[in-house]
Amino acid sequence: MKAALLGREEDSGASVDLEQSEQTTCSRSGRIPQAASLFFLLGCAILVSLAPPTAVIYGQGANFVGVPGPLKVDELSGLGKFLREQHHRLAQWHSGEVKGRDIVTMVAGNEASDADSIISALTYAYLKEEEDLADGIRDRVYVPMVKCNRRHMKLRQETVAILSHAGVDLHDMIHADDETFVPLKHLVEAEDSTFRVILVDHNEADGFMKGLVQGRVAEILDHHMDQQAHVAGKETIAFDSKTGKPTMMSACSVIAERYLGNAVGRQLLKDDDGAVAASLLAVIIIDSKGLGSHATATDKAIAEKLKADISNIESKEHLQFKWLVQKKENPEFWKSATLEENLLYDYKQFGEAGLTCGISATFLDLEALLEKLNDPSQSGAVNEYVKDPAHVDEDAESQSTVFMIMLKKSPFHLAVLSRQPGIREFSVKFLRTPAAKSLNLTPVSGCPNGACPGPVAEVDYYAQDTAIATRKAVGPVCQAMLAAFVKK
Ligand SMILES: [Mn+2]
Repeated sequence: MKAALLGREEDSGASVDLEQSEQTTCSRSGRIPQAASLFFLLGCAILVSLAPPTAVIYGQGANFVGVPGPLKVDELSGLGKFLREQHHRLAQWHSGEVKGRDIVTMVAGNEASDADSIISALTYAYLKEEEDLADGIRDRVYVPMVKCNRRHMKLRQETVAILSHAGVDLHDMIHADDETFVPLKHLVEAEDSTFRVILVDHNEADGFMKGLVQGRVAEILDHHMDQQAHVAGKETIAFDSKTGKPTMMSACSVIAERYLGNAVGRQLLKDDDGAVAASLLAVIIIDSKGLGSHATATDKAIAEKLKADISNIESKEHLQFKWLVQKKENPEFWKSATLEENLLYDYKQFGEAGLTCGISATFLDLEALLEKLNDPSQSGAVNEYVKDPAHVDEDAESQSTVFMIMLKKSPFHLAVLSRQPGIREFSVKFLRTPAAKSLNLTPVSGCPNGACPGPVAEVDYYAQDTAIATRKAVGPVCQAMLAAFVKK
């Protein structure tokens, strides 16, 4: 058997010779094999130097607008160095520069790629790699990956801020749409028998892994309802099926519990002035809404232990709930984003009575939305979300019968679109009936004089006078509206 060469068609699916892969493991000090070829050592030398990122490795610079860095190696924490190393490895495998490969365990969060998915995947891969090293296991690498596209990372400003504070270079993140990720995708698709995946913040493989990793799920660390989709080697699902509630509000609480469970993890939490502890704590603070009444007893107990590893915690603004929320919701940032970015960032679709309701939530005010809808270079973005029975687009998975844009910058507004005959007229009446009372809507004239062309003219706008704007309230009203429309 020979070591599989990543990215090469003829070798995909071939099993990996353990001895060979041991010899070709490229990594931190102490892990460079003695028997490696000169060619391979050259590869390792490049890797170990952890040179700052170059355009060649990372692709087009345009993808990195809105993300700080790149960082020099002495600016990276242990966590940051681990990630850079994995990124370099992938680049080398992809380029064919290294002829063998390690056995891969991918650590993946869910498709929504929110802070707890991204930071759980990264920190858990780091813990697994360091635990293996401590145990003298050297033939498996743990690759943390992010399912959102690289160019959309900047939309997650709170995640970007947390990782930047933790000495991680965001350019080093490994995204599913990276060219260098193709060989890894190959391992998933070719049903490579040595490949393993660890699912964090979800328990049923989604996205490009959906239906393809059965029997290869090594671990699950999650806090959502158990979908019973996989039999994993090791499973922690912090969800109480009796109460229907998670027992930890953040996947990062689940990961932190693992870190606290052994000496390797406890040391890593302390390193670099508590960089890992602070990353996990920041996400737990976000997901528990500031560790108040929303947090579970377990979240609170774990947070207290993490705090002990972080010095001068009171002076760290990025560990304040308010600061983190401001990063995430920053209206100036969202105003500067494109309409496409506003709509895709937080989108969900609900079915009802054979029809669909799509809702995008974004931190814009009505004025900023109208400006974007009036801009012909941006307004086309709504077409991705509105189903037009006269022009069916089979590829547009996110198109819905009714599309609503929730404007979560106070004063809240709701924009409603539909191209299904009769629905728009029906919605104008329905959204003012007691069935929609919970949203407290008042119609506003979005298009004075009725003279606006394009999407602006086909949208109805409502002021929403409620204390909070949440899809948990808007979704059911939209579903009730579709049910009533079908019945009438
Ligand atoms: Mn989560």
